Amino acid sequence: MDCQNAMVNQFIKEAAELLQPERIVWIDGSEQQTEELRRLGCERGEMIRLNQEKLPNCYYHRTAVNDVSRVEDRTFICSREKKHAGATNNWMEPRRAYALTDGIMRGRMKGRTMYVIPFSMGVVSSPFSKIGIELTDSIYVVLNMLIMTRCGEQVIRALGDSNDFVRGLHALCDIDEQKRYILQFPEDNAIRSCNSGYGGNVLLGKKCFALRIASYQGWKEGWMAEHMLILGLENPAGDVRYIAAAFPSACGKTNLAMLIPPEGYRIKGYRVWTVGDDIAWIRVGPDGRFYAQNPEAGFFGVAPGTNEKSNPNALACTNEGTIFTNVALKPDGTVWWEGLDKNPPRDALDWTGKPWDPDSGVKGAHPNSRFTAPARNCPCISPEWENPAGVPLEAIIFGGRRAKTAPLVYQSRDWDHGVFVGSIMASETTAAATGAVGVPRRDPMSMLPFCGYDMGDYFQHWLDMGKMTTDDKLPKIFNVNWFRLDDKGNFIWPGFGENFRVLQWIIARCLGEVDAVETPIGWVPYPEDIHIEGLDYQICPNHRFGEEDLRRLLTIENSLWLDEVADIRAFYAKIGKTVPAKLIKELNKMEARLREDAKA
Ligand code: GTP
Ligand code: SPV
Ligand code: MN
Repeated sequence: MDCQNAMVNQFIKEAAELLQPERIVWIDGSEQQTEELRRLGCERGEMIRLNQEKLPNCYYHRTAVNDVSRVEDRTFICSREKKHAGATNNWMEPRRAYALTDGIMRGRMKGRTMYVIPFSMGVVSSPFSKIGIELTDSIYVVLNMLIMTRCGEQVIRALGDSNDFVRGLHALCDIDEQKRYILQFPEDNAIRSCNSGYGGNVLLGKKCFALRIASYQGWKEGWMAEHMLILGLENPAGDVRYIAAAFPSACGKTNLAMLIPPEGYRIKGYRVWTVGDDIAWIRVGPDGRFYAQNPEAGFFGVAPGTNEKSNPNALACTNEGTIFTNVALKPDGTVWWEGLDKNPPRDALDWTGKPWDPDSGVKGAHPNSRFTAPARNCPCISPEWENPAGVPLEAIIFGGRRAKTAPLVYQSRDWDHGVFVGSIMASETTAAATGAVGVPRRDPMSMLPFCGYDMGDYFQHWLDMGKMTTDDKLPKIFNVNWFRLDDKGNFIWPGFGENFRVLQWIIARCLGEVDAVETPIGWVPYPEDIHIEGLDYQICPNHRFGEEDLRRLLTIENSLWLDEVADIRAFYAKIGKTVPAKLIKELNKMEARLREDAKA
């Protein structure tokens, strides 16, 4: 490939001097080269070719057993000043970060190939898209990037002689956990990643660029990069309204983005279109409305729990051209994971490659096993998903996994209060990152692991975005919780497709069609406005979901919320002086309302 961009060539030259690869190969995006890389990946044992009749162009990959999720404790924001990374990020001084990883990476591509991946986040040539160059010695990374982003020659052409590209450098090294570093340099437009071969740590276009670096760019340039799905909800008249939703990792974005409405709605003509399932770049359009764009081209989705019933659209995405990571492998060259069906195979290999006994109590697929599937495979992909202008947002939804406390849904009073609602989000941790699972933690806007600068400044940026247009044009802000548990640990709300009933209320609120109840935390639906006709769900064998349960899901428990206030105060204190005074005022107001209510 012929690249005339001197800055790109200089970046590659310096990386090659450091890593000393035997050869450098440009990824051109051609089917021929992709096919050759798949073949080579299989020959090297990096990939396994799956049953081409049942799963055409699908491949299988296992990561090292110590390398199965994002590593938040080894992820650093390397801004020149510590205060710019803020209290919720790990920080490393950039010179030290470069020197440290120079030391780790020096000579580590000897005898190996360094691949040069020019990629675009967003459709190539859109003024809102951003370009990156990832250098890597992993064929798995190349094949994933080819699905997750727009790669190849056209990107180099679109870049021209501009210096506006993210420099991403990834080296597998020894997959040594002690030397694993995921480093973002927001002021340099640069990323370094070493000693990992897993998803979010190494597909540098995703969390490292499209969230950590891009959130910083958005702050400087007046737009937002968010950990959000984007969906379109179509009514029987053919009107489509767009919603973006921020849930923490493994908390239901892919599932909501690909939702199939309950039958009663489906036959009337309601449907949901997927625009994106993980990342949204949001800008104010010429008409003053907020427009969201999906910068990715594929889905890196959680496999366990995905099945014909929970998410048939996601399953359909994986029929072709998909890479499966850390799932169980069947002898016929197909794959399996927990929750795919009720028939665990008896003759499969587990995600570590060992013969698997489904009765052993060991899982066949890793809980954070994933599929990498092209977005174009999605049966419900929105006709607007590649619109370079994005789609206009009616609502923004926040949500997390909360066994208690958070009601099924509530609405903020206004934009500023909505920013407050996002800032106090909390969720129980999942297998998407290393560390304990099921521990509640505050995860504002689901960006705790992904914000490239100080969290207080990020809150202020949200408030400032609200001033970029008139109030009537701002998306309305909501909070949802699909994960309330009963005393026995069962999900009270059926979730999945039934979440459509809540989306309906949200849209009705945006269009001013329903009233709501004012509570200390915000507006909550009248129970009769969440339509549950036709809902048939067993919370447990002798308890079928009914109106009483809905009422329970919509109750605000004062004492729990007062505990919450104390925890939020501590969290704000940890972030420190940059927390906007407006948000502290919102917290004080909420506390006063809760105390008032407790007295009444
Ligand atoms: P990342 O890709 O990690 O950012 O995650 P995500 O937010 O896209 O999560 P995803 O949709 O893949 O869901 C992860 C897990 O949540 C899966 O195990 C799902 O089965 C489960 N899940 C999703 N939606 C619901 C729901 O409405 N109710 C319940 N109970 N579980 C859900
Ligand atoms: C997440 O953890 O939020 C993911 C998967 O979407 S990863 O790409 O690994 O970040
Ligand atoms: Mn994610």
